[in-house]
Amino acid sequence: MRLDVLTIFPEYLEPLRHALLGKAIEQDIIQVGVHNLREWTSDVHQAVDDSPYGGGPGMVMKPSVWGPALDDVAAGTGPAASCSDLISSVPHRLLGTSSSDAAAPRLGEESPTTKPLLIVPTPAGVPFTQDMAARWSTEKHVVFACGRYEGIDQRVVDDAANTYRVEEVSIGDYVLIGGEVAVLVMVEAIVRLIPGVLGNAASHQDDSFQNGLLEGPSYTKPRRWRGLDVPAVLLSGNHGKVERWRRDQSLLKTAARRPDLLEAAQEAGLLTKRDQQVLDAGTPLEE
Ligand code: 6GU
Repeated sequence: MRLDVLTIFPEYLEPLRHALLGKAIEQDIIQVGVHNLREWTSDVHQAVDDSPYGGGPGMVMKPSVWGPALDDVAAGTGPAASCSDLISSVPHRLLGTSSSDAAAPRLGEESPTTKPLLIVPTPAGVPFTQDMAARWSTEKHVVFACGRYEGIDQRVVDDAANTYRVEEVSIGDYVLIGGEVAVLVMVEAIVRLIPGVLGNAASHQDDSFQNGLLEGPSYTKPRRWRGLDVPAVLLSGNHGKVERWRRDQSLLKTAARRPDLLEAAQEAGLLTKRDQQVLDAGTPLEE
């Protein structure tokens, strides 16, 4: 998968180099380009915004800068062609040994039938969900356009639909200064779902949201810590009982914290009779 980010704060995307994401870059599972939007300005002040038509506070980002920038990132031309892709800071132990080099196109070499995906982070977007992360984790080329929160001239988004499949997306009901942190959030959610990025492919089977419920608590050694014991069932060696206990914890936590998710799970027919008994009792059923 190839990811490109357009931003006026390229250094804000530094965290992409680290930990799991850096490793995915190193292993050539993802290629990441971070582009400074100001490279597409033509005036001496490198202005990217201007006052809004109709008046009001704040500034709006200029279509004359964003239009060519998005064209170039889609086509791999202009300043987008010479961007230095983010390289992980850790030693390139595995560089050049990947067998998955064919998976991602080079910039500007998309299949003519599939437009790249353009994500525009905005508090006015549709809510980002685990489902979207899962769908986008199979994309070949995803481009993120970071605007300031007053936004980008709407015609940029409208016109980009000629070149991209465009989605305006919010990461929650609060307002950030710009889209950069939202991009970090979405990239992490997407990339961890790509096969080979997490050590154990099964480790996201039980994720919160993957099955419509919140994940229950986890424990490790020691068995007793500061007077607190690991629940006995987890030491029982009875796999069936452990699974039932985990399911109960998951159900009860979801009921307490996210009744909206629980209702959706009920409506989708994801709960068994036994699940419903646990919820009605408000406590795990004793065997
Ligand atoms: Cl995606 N962008 C900005 N600027 N603010 C947000 C957001 C995105 N999601 C919630 N607040």
